[in-house]
Amino acid sequence: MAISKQSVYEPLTENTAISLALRLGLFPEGTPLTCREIGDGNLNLVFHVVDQTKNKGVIIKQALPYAKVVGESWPLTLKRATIESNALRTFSSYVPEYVPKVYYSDESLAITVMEDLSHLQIARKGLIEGKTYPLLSQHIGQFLAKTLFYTSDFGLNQQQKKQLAQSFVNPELCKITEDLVFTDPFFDHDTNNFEEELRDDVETLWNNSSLKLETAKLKRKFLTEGDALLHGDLHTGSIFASDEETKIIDPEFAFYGPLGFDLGQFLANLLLNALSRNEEEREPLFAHVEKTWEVFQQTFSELWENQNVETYAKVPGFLQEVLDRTFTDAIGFAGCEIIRRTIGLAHVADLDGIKDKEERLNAKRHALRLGKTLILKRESINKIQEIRQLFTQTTLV
Ligand code: SR1
Ligand code: MG
Repeated sequence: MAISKQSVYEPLTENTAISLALRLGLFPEGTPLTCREIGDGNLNLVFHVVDQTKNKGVIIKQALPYAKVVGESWPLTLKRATIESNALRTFSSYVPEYVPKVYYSDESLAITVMEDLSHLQIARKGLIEGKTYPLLSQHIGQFLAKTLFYTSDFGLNQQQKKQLAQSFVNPELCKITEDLVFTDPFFDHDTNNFEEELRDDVETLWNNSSLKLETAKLKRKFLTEGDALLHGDLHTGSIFASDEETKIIDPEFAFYGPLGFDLGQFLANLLLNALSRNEEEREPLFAHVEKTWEVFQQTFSELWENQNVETYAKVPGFLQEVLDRTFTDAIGFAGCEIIRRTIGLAHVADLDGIKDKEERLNAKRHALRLGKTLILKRESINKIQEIRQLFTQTTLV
């Protein structure tokens, strides 16, 4: 269905979402529909509209003109809904198996109507419950290798890539990441949020000038390198999963950025879950960290060998240089994500949900040490298996 320019924006309610679903012809007139607002993210409304008689539903996601997590005092562009639906469509052209189908989008209403994935579970929730999702890393490794390769200068001709990059210029959402991931947690900024008991650890971090220098280098990469179309917010809350399936949702932060960013955010969120688990339950997370990188590396290399449009592709050493740089950057980005999810504005339930206060504080101290180590040591980490060693070495004694 085409994007209509005629609608006037207003936030939907459960009732108006039903009317909209009928008006759009998503269900035959007279279908008895129910609707629940199920959005539990930081930014948007999400309506689950269901035909109870056929047990068939759709999702209507609507951007609000402000950040829900803070309130109306933080205005936020509605254009992110169009970025999201266009990113889903672009990803779908490369990996339809890993994204929801988009049925309809409307720029003026800031809505995307998409496939109902309620047979799956948000991966963060499942991981917190102790699920392991055996195929998660294989699927995410493939999703990343394919979408990053095919939208880069290695998979697209130079003109097409620049045009695509232009359509994903996303300054407002990038600013959120520049501030909340790369800046505020490393300074005494009022968006930060941490337990008073962590103040000494946090102040030590704020006073670490080597850490600030290395984080500044990572932030610069995020600001300036436009390698490929990124999801831009690939944490485990942006992934629906089951033991068999994986679907990536919520790419409203999509933009052209550095190859290692999505990988880093995903690895960080696996490690954040590992930080919330007892030692003997961490193995599936370490295995996912390793497999994500291995699958990414292998899939990206195969695409490079067989489908590269860049004249220099066959020059010995070029692929290895790109992989090495992506690996090192991903580790640094992972460190930033771990730190910001621990002391910044937007936390994760993996850590905040640890009921015992001492255990929770220790897990958060461990997170800060791990994040700091990943940023500072990234250039000397050569193998993905070293991450589990660093995880153990940064455990509090
Ligand atoms: C104000 S938005 C806070 C966070 O939620 C989103 O999911 C992004 O991760 C962002 O940094
Ligand atoms: Mg999101």
